[in-house]
Amino acid sequence: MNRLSATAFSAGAAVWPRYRPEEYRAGIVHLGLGNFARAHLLDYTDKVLARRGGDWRVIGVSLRGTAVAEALNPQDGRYVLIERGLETHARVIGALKHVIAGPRMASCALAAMSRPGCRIVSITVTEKGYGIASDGALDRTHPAVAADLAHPEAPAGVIGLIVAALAARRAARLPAFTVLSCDNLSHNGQKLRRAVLEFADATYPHDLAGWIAAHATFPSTMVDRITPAATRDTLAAAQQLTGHEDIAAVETEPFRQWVIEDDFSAGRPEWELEGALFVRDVGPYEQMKLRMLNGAHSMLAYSGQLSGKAYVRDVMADPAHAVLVRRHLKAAAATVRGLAIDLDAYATALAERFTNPSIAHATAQIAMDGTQKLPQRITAPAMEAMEAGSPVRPFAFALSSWVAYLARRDACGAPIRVDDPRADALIAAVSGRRDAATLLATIAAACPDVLPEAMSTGAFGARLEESLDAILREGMTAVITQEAMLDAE
Ligand code: CS2
Repeated sequence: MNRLSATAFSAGAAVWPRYRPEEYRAGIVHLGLGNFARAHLLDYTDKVLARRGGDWRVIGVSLRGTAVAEALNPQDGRYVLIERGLETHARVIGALKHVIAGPRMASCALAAMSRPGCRIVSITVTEKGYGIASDGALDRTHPAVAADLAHPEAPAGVIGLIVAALAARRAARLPAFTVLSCDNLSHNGQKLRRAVLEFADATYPHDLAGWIAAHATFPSTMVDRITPAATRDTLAAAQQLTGHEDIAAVETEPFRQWVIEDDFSAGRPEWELEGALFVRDVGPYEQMKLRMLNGAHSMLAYSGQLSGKAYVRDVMADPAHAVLVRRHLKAAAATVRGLAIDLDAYATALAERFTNPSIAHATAQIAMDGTQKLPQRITAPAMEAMEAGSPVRPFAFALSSWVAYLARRDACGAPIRVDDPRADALIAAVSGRRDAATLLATIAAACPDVLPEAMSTGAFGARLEESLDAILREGMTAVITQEAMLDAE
């Protein structure tokens, strides 16, 4: 079977590019070319290129390993995007020019970002990839930030690369690019701007920070598309849909959403032609999505993992658990302000998306990196709900599910290491301590940004302890049934 490529003959049910991608040059360098970027930024950009053309193809960068380059470069950047809803649709994407990947390729990435044609540097490196503390400051203890602060001339992390590329552009008298963060952080653009300026201030003379502040823009964005990790079935489907072998295929849901602050220093593709919404302030959209979709996701991931549900759709197939998802969506919606959107309808649509039987979205995948995700998904709305006197029980259940997940033991009684950049601190916090009150106190001490004092003590703390105690003693399945019978208090 031949590999998919720019010269592969079109076959199968997939739609092939209706334009000639190779006629256009790259205008975007994307850092963190995972499945999500391939299902989102590249999907929008590919469709705009097909309508309007333009030098907006994307150079992908993935510095963690070489696998993405090995998959995509032999395919000339082509891959098939499979949308799974009531029907299956597949499209071969032509917007990706090539990929720079592997830990030794940082200087190539820097060169690509420093070229005149690069007008946007977009990013999906997950919450933990930046080196930004939850208050928005530069996290100097983050491994990539620390390494780049020591050697700013040879950066390999996101912030170090952006600063070095902007320094090179200034020296070459080239315009600054737009920095477009597409990760699930609140105020992602604003925070990245602050961290970039702090880094530039600490490393470069001649007021580079001032030049960046004056010339580069950092629009915040809200991105949404549920994109599970690809599996063997994805690759088999890709082969069937394209008639070619494609080892970079991605599966995703039909829904997609992108809300962007319209603040681009060097132009942009007309993504609005494909439904992207350009607004002045993304804040309220971001709150809606992070608190409702992602908050409910985190809650159902931990409670799902503890009740034997491998996929989000399995949670939704359990009527009691689905009640808790809807309850969470409602409590989260009560904390969202400033949007003329029907949040009940949004919640109903989310529950439907979670139920999609064709999407195998693993609860284990969502459960990763809790310390990076929970502050904006659960802690912030819980604090506001507490202050407003609105229902907090769903937030307490979500957090106690997380702590119970951290406290899982293997067959020998040792704590199971979770996938989280703060795993060492979490293991230390749960070791040898099994009662709810002590667990909560040690986790609160280790992660005050997830569990601040106002939430580990007082009425909320008592609720949390009661909920965690019930999960530890009776098991998650029993607690889900009990919780579902109660109304949110
Ligand atoms: C999920 C998100 O893995 C997770 O934590 O909540 O990746 C979610 O699927 C996306 O944000 C949907 O847009």
